[in-house]
Amino acid sequence: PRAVHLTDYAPFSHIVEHVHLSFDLRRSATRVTARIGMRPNPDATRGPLRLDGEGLTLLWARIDGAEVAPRLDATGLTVDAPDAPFVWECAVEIDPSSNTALEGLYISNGMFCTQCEAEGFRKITYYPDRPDVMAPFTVRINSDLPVLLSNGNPGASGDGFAEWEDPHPKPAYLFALVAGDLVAHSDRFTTSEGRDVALNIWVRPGDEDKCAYAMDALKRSMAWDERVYGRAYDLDVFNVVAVDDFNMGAMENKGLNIFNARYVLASPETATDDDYARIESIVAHEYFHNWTGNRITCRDWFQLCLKEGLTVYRDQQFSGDERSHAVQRIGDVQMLRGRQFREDAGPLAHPVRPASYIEINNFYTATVYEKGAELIGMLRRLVGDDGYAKALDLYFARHDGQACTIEDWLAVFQDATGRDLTQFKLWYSQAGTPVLDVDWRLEDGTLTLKIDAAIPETPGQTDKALPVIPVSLGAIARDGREVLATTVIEVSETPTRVSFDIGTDDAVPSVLRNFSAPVTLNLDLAKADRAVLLAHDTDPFNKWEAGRMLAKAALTAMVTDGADSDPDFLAALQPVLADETLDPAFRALVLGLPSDDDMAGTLALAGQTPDPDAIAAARRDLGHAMAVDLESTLTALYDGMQVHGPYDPAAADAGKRALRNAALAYLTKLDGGDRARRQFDAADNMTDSLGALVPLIRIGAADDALARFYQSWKDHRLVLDKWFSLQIAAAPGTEGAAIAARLVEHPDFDWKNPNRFRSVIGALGMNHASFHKADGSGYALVADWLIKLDPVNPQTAARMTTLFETRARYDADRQGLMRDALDRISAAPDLSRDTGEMVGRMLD
Ligand code: HT7
Ligand code: ZN
Repeated sequence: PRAVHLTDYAPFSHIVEHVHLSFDLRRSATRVTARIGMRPNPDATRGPLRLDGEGLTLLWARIDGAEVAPRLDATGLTVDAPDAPFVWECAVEIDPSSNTALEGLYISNGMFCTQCEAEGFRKITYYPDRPDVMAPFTVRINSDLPVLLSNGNPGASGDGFAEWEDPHPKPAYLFALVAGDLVAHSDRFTTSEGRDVALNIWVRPGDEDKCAYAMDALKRSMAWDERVYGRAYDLDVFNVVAVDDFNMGAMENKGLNIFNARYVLASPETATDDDYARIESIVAHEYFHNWTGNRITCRDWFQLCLKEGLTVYRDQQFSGDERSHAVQRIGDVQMLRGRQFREDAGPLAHPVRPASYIEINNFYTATVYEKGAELIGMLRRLVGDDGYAKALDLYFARHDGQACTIEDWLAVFQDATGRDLTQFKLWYSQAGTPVLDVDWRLEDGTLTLKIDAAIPETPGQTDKALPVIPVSLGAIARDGREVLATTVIEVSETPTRVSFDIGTDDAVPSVLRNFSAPVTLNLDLAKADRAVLLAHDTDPFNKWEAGRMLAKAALTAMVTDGADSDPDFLAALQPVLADETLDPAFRALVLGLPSDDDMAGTLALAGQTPDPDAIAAARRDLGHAMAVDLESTLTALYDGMQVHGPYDPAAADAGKRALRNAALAYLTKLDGGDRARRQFDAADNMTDSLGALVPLIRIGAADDALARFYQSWKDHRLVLDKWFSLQIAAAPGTEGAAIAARLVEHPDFDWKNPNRFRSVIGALGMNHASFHKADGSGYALVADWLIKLDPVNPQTAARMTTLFETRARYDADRQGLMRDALDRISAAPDLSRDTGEMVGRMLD
């Protein structure tokens, strides 16, 4: 398949003035009639009309009412069109019932629904399916189903039909249609501009009692975007639909968001605190797209980070405002390091704005999303809060209704603040995580730092220039005083030298506060100095990071030198855990050890070959030592953090539950599971239920609890996903591989449902020691199932091939076994373009 290149961009030959679509919905023979007003684009080269289309049966086509015979091929049609405004009309037939790829119009549990981003609209009708073609749409749906939805405001409706009108010009990827037997949880919101908006969350009958939290999150998101960005909602209705079969998290279709049901439905009995937090952030994310993505969209898919990076940044800001900035930042960085740094260090590394792709679906990545969000945070650090606010105001004023580029985005910052961003722009075009090597000296009360910066080679990019890197830093005296308040320096050349008069030689630098840039920091600090930061740093991120670095050092010594668990680490933890002035949610994070995958990446970065079994053993042993050493503190936390009263998913109670359950996880290593079993029996919410079940699984004592859990929840799809995934992801030793092999035979393993597939095959990938089991059974099972899934759902199969992206880290035997798995996938007959591209990049 041919690659698409950023440099090949050319505007579309025609301007689309208006789109009218009419759907006669039938399961296996839906008829779509389109009437589209077009005129030649004065800014484009003249040529015939080329429309994208895939898997469509063309019934007829007309231009200005006269029948035409377009030239059809596998990816669309070409037809000569007048050199003046004209109306294109066509009718096509499509088969939603056989659409298992979940792109275009498909059926999930009897409900018709669509997914058009990135290039699904071309599976619905012939159209210039590219984001820079924006038009107002009207839609008529003919169907006997009771609820018929599309974008925009409702128009006429009656027996067997409904019409919708979306006045805001939009690209086709934001088109949506839903039809089914649905019930709504409804509310209203009055915007700051006085618009009374009807809010509906549509679900299958029986699920309407699980929508309250998503609705609450939606209303808070609407108010927040008005307050913080001055952005109000712009239609009379905002519909959200929960769908069981969905490839990703959710989709921001204009006025008709479609969600994976797992990110809508929540009740205390069925959803954990983490589920609630994720629902809040995804509802916010999709809502925020209304301005950053929909009103201002992307010129082409290379600019994906324009909407995704900014919208992730905005949802992170929102969650921080609603909950805790410190806890949010630590979680965001853990995610960035766990997914994006891993991606950046392997064969799939690509810039935040890639230069080419074969299948755009493969570029909805942690780099585009999470690193893209980090770039926004750095920009803000460089221009300041006021500069950021001015730039965003200018962005909305200048570009509303347009399809934009990263150049447009950076220009508003330059124009609003006067700052030259030429060097910053390198962040968008260069892959790889920059490494900062920091040397520090403290003499005569002066702290001097020398910072060397470099970006590792990545596929296709060897010679890189240094982008400007904002480094936030401070210093803490060993007696606990802050002797240098947070200061941001700009690393724009290597080496960069800076000095600060801090009035003492008895202090420790605190560098990269709040993780001010997405870089790897090498800063040599003695254990005792890290303990000073863990105890006293005023920057919560670096306080947590100090503990993390101590934990990593302890685990590294255990893995590589067979050392015992580090008593200094344990001693440094205790006062933090017991410090009642600290947020319980923050203390829960301090108590968590780095994951096995994180340790494998850390060891690989240090030039070592990670041994998955040794890492798992070290983590288990250190966890056991923490339990023994901190037993009284942990017991006090477990007893003291009990939450009384009705379940409340808000941050305060969730933080207490997080700390209590973190303590329980350690105590379970000592008491054989007694406390956990008692908690499991008594739990009245899913957080506490799983808080007990997971530690029991980890010590291999969960058979009874798992059986009871299954009996209680076997008819609840989302909870059953948890039952599948946890027993694999949390399985001790390398047992996860055999458990997954057993569970794929389970009658409830409905592998065509992406959530269920991820809860088994994806969960095996989450269990490091099991996936990397030395006999290769983990790799083989994943490969078998990806080969089976690919013809059915290429998008989900392709995403999951990333489990193999860390191949180069491991020993020759494992590398060979992983290569065998990739070779087998690559040799599968009729491999999709999606999976073919991913596997090809990993085998290069
Ligand atoms: N903009 C959406 C990205 C997306 C997607 C969503 C669901 C299914 C397939 C999809 N392909 C791309 C989601 C978002 O970032 O908000
Ligand atoms: Zn998004």
